[in-house]
Amino acid sequence: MRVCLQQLLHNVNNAAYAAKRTCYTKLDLLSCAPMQHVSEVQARPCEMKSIPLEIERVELRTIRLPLHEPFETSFGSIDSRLIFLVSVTAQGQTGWGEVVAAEEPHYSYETVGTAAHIIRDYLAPALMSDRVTNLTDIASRFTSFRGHNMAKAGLELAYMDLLGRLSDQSLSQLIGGTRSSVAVGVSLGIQPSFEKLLDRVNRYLSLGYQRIKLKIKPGWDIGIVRDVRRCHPEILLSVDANSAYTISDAEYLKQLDDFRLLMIEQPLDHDDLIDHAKFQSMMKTAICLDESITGIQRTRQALDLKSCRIINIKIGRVGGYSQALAIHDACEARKIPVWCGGMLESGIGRAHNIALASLSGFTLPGDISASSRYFARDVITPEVTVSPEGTVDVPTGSGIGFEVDVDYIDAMTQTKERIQPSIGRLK
Ligand code: OSB
Ligand code: MG
Repeated sequence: MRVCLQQLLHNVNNAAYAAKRTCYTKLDLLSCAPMQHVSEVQARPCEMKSIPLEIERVELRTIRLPLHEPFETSFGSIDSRLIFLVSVTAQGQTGWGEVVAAEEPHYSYETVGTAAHIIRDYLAPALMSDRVTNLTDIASRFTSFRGHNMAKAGLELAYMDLLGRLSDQSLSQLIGGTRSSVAVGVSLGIQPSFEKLLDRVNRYLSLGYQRIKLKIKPGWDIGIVRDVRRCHPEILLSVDANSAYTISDAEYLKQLDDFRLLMIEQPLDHDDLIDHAKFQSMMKTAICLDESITGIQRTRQALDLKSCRIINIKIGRVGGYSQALAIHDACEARKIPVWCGGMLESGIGRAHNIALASLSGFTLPGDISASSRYFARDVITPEVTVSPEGTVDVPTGSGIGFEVDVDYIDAMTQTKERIQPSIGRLK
């Protein structure tokens, strides 16, 4: 309780918090004004830019970036991130993407190792087998390879950065983004103690972050959510279980309805839609699906089954921009709020996330934190920063809109592999 009193004093003195107060007291959190900020909605161009390109090479690199502090979820803890960068080169320009797979297959069956294999042996050869015309062309070359969305996305991202650089357009412009800045929140891993958790909650609120997401698992759930809510009665608060529960926990999890959460993210199995629909029908709180949404088809099914009321879009998980845009459009048409998820990306993946979140349907704060929240030094300059209002500016420069710090990447590179077209491939 003493912690809470200190907390209340802290809140009163916190200008960023006070500015948002009026909004957070509204009952209907989803209709809260800051959730729809800076959106001058225009129609998204339905046809992607087309330039015939001969991709001359694909490069795969891994670099290991230490995290400021370990990140713990319901499936384990990591203290560094093995970052998998992909670049594609054509007409003297290079575009950069990131494969968000982890080292171990917990969040997804994909790993850095499987993605390297799939890109090297199947996707890169398909990309370089003939001139590439546009994003749809790439997506359709990849569809015959089942799954491996993160590997596919890595190449789509690199291609889109390249396309932006060659046509002097920002990624946001290329995909029809309508926001000049995006609202952001922070995802807080499981902590060794409640005091540590509350300290992190306070830190990120005072830095302006608009929403706090708490990772939960059995034994670190109702109690800590109740205590954080008690200390912060009015913040936008959500939880993410990363599939740590089953439908037999539904009665227990029902207690979460008492805490005015913005959403409960992925409580049940990673590829389930049916039990989530059952659970959603029992709950007042909105369920948000992350792991279960692997593409546009699963999105339609989830919405038809009423498995969730909110969707987290991660470009990597859904296989790239082509699917992410389709999911965004379908959700917007059905008035389902979406937000941009994160995978502890380096600045390159983060830049793509910022561009995606600039689309009009992204009405909830994304897991897009400042570079400094994760790493001592990022691979892009300037690094990503969060304003005191809890927003990140959408860059306007061509492609990802940040400088790629190739010297730093070179210095950190653990493995590097160049893939070139087989001789005589182009007609
Ligand atoms: O479930 O959203 C998730 C990180 C790695 C894997 C899965 C998830 C996360 C996060 C971190 O929540 C979000 C971030 O990048 O800050
Ligand atoms: Mg999640």
